[in-house]
Amino acid sequence: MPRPSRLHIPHPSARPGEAPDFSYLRLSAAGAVARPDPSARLDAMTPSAMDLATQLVRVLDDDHRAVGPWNPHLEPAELQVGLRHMLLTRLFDERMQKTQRQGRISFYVKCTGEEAVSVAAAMALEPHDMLFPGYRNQGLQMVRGQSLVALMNQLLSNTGDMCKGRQLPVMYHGSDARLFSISGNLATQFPQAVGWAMAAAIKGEDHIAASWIGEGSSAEADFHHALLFASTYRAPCILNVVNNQWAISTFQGFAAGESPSFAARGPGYGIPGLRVDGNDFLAVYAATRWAAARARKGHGATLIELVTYRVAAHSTSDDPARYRPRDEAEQWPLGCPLERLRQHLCALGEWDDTRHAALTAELEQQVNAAWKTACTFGTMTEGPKLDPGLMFEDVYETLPPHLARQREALRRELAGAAAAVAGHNEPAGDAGPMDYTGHLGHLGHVSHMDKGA
Ligand SMILES: Cc1ncc(C[n+]2csc(CCOP(=O)(O)OP(=O)(O)O)c2C)c(N)n1
Ligand SMILES: [Mg+2]
Repeated sequence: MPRPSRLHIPHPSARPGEAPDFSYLRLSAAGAVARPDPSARLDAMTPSAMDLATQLVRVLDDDHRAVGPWNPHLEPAELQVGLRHMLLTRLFDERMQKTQRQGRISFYVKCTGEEAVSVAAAMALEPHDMLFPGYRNQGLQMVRGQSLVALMNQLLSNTGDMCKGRQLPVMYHGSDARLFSISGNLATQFPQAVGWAMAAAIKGEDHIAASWIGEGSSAEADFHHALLFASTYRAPCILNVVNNQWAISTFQGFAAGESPSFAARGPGYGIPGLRVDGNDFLAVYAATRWAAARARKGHGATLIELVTYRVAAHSTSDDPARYRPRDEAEQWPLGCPLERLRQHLCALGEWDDTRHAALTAELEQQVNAAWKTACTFGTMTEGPKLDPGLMFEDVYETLPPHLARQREALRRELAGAAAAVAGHNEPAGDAGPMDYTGHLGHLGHVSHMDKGA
């Protein structure tokens, strides 16, 4: 008898209390995947576009040597810069996580284990290329030279906050660094990057765009719109899907469906897909260079899947012990990106434990000093405070009447609050010139007094 149709519900390979199981991952040996000419047409690639999208590009082997056709042959000095950026990213993350636990910032997102994904890619691109990051790409911020103080000010929503208190912590931007603003609405950066790349092509520029989303975010329609536009117009861009196996508590199989890889979505749209070891600094660098060369030569977009693992919780609001085995990270077969690059440098005779300890101490000191400076711009408990009147700025050139009325109401409220705190009984309307600075912190106290009075 034919079996009735049934809904297929994917299940992760292991849940809490079970043994971690990564047997579902298709791994290739380092050096095993051929490297097609970046100018090759999709249907004339060797290996075939589908093989490229389902094998795994790797350069660093188990003995920490760089092998095979994707070896980018970087100088030791460049590798050391990469290690420095990755270590700074990790130390910054650890410090900000602790800071959140101390109640000094409200929210944070770590990228532990995914440092190479951002650092190697940013180093492989040109400074004028435009980057459209997600919230777990702090390595892009580091390589592009965003100041730690600026990042911390954003996390603190203080008077130095680049977002003027209007964004969730971690949603940085950097126009000088050519880093597009991060959005909490998943995958929006993909069509934005493609649109930017199309504009660059229309203007005849040599600049390309690159963007990063998580594998879970590839379930968003924006992912598919972006791929179609990128394919049709051969937009000069690199679209990266960071497959860290988890989308909060949802395992990657939900967004992958029955597809053998996320990179394999590319050929379906007429775009090459590269499946890359995201914990291999050299492989990420080489894949990004390949895709950038292709884009700059007018051959259009590349989809890169970076196979990695989210070692930390999704965010400071998450507890992964509730949905995956506690020791899953330790069983991850592709290791730690920092450790692998460090071991590679040691094998080359270009690094050692003493230098590593000195670099760690130097970067820790840099992070500590930046935190001290950031706190002088205000913390969650101590001033100076952001001016709440800023909420009326930067949208309209001329404030519409209804918002002008609201601004006036805020002005009265704050002036009244300030007067009440100072023990004055002046009518709120006579508060003089508008000055919101420093008043926000008193508001809660005043409303409490109002109730009691
Ligand atoms: C459009 C949209 N849908 C849902 C969410 C809620 N949300 C925030 S992060 C997240 C998981 C994203 O996972 P993934 O894309 O794999 O990225 P990762 O966090 O693993 O880096 C979800 C569902 C959101 N922010 N925006
Ligand atoms: Mg994910």
